Amino acid sequence: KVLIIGACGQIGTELTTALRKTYGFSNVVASDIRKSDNEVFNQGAFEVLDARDKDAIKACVEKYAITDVYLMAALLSATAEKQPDFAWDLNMNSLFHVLNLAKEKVIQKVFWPSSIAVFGENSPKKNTPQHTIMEPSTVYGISKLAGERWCEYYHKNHGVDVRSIRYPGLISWKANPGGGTTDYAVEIFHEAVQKGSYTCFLREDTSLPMMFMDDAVRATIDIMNADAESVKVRSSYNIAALSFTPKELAEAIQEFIPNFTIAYAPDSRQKIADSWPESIDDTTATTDWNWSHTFDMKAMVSEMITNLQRELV
Ligand code: VAH
Repeated sequence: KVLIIGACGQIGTELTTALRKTYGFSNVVASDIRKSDNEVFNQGAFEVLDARDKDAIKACVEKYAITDVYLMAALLSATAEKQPDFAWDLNMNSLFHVLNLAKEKVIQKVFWPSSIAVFGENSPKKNTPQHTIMEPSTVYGISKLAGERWCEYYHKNHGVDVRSIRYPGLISWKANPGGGTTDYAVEIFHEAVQKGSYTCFLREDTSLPMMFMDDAVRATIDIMNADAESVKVRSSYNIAALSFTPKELAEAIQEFIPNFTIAYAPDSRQKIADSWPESIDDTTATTDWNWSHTFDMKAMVSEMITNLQRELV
């Protein structure tokens, strides 16, 4: 039985649907601090659950006989800079609660999301390796690096079966991102379809690692289904799909919406983006659990525009 904590977020919403397809509706419980109005959450068990409340998590696990927990609740990079104390409390204490429940054998398996935000200014910018310098300069990146260290510690010292992926920026249309720096790559599609123009909060030449949500959700389920001994990295795995700049994304959109125009007004998120890699080396994930991406730039842009044109207009 599976519990998703933070199920109403950008990843959680699609992960809920995918896990229900994989394991059956009655075996997947969605939870979040409040229920979103997304239809997904009327189709199966939903619990209002604060990820910072260990007793509440334990009660939910016992109520539904949960074996696997996907802990998707967190404050993302831009929001975390504005609320550092809350971000540290939510991002870290929720992880400790779930790791301790696994240590106490109350749950059997944990998925925890990390991010390319664990890399910093002096990490190699191109094809950033699985193991390299990691000096994140954002509250979010610091919390994700610390979380990775604790995941590996609980695996090595307490035998906890926790698995983790360093997500790049994720692009999706079913649920909006919340407070990230890569969110421009989602907002741009909504504006392109609805208004035909977009003002981007990053410079036109800011290259960042990105991925279409379907690939990220498949990677999440694949790593959780991999044999334990093949998951050799117990901090978190690099995965990659594509990298592009806002200029390149705008040009790809113009292939579908010729009159689309873009303007640039970099804000405080530019500093966050400048501290992150441009591209990621994910050969370790491919070697260990056969990871590979499927959506390239054209397929991703086509999916986003055709679905948003149906949903929004
Ligand atoms: C963010 N979407 O922008 C998240 C992610 C790599 C980016 O961590 O904060």
